[in-house]
Amino acid sequence: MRATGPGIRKAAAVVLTFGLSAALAACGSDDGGGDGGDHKAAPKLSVSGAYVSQPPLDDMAAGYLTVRNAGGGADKLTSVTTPLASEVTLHTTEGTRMKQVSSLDVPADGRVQLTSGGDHLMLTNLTHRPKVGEKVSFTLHFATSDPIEIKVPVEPTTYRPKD
Ligand SMILES: [Cu+2]
Repeated sequence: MRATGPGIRKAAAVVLTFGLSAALAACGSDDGGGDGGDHKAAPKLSVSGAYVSQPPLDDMAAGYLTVRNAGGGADKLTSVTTPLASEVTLHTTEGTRMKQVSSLDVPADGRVQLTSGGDHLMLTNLTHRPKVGEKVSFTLHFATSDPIEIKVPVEPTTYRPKD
């Protein structure tokens, strides 16, 4: 398909402009006019409760975790990488159907919780079948914050975290 014609070019420009202003907003660079160095609106992330369910099948596994944001600026979880899988996708659940999304919001002064039956990480093309007791390394990538690397335990398929 050819991306020519003024209509398409205009649409691309709109997307570009939107992306740019969203990035600026995420940086919290409200002018304010005063002296710089004010990072009040920056996100401040921490990750807890991460685990991988030991998969019933060899070719895919699910990962769960909570990202807390103690900062005044929102962020987004944009991707996850791990030596366990060549592909990790972000999924939400609508009713009984899973839907792939390009990012998950981590609201300012809030959190995003990935739980069984809700939002989750889908690991496909596994390099090996993870076993209970094993620890897997995950690197979480965000729109604004630096990547966070964590060690994630493999739990039994029936495991459910306590709140
Ligand atoms: Cu899924």
